[in-house]
Amino acid sequence: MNEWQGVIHHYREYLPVSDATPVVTLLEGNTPLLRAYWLEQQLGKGFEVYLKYEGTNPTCSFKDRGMTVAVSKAIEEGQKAVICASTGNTSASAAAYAARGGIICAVLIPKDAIALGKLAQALVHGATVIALRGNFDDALRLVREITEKYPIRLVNSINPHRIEGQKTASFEICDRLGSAPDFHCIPVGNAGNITAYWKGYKEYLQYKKIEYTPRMLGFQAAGAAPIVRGFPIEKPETIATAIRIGNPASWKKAENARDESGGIIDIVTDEEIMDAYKIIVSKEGIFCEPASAASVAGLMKQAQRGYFKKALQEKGKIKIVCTLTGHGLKDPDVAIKYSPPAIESSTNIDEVVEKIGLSNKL
Ligand code: AN7
Repeated sequence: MNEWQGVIHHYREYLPVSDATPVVTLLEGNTPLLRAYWLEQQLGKGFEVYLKYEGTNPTCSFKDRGMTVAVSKAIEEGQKAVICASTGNTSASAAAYAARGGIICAVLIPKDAIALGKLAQALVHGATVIALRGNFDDALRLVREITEKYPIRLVNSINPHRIEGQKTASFEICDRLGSAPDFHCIPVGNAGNITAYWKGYKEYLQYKKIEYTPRMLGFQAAGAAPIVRGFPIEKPETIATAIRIGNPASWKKAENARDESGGIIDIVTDEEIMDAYKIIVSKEGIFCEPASAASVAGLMKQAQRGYFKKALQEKGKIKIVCTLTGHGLKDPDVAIKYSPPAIESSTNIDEVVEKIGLSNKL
């Protein structure tokens, strides 16, 4: 059968699974890699830009790639329950895969600080949702402590099975392009995903599926940029709630991905994130969430600074992939707030026509 059967099935030989692993899947992965024509025009000659749109995963974020492996392995190892701290997407994914696998799920989220769609997802899938009077870093600290003391499996990205699953995104990109990109731009929050992508690229190199690896370019929100600033941020702040994280679990691994790949981890402001968001949704026609736009904001910022100049001179043409980590519908509040409002009208045709703006053309 040629039908897509999820990342464990497709990349089984690269993953820590065996015939004994009960595969819990919602057919995640196989996400679109879209050319960003409008962005290419803005950036100028030589830029070939692709958007890896992870919003088409079953729970609408990249977390599903890791969660299929983490939940399958938890069940294989006899676990009856999983738990995570989350800025929203991990909890949505854990809740869905736990439901699918028939096990219990508990999630700790910062109260009033996660996007509405993500909260709805955790609730509908039947997770026990704890709204913590604290931030993500408090939640993660608690979850670590709880899993040391109680028989419940941690499914944050410090669980290595999460990283294993998420590295398949790199495989898909290389399989599609026929090579690695030259640069890979990615938002950084808890830093699991940059760790996973880099692991994926390195393994594909090792297996001779690609001939070189990309430079990894990670981007943190300015108000939540511990790696760039060099110390934990006690009260992280950003409109991109998904990456409002002050003390990332995979801090060292992210630095390692940056240094081994010859890349950078840099800052983008909320304003730059929202400028990129508007371009992605209104010019490329792809609906991503604010945190996802950090990758494109970073690309535009670095291009403006001349970061790619040398590579362009050397190669003539450079391939850049930006990961769009989650779907825009996750965060309808931001979407509506940053768009022109709907225009109310009576049912009178002249009024409707006028308000559409057609009347002055007639
Ligand atoms: C849309 O759900 O940390 O650097 O708890 O939801 O691997 O953390 C989400 C992170 C980027 C950052 N984009 O990835 C959580 C959580 C979106 C995200 C990130 C997240 P990592």
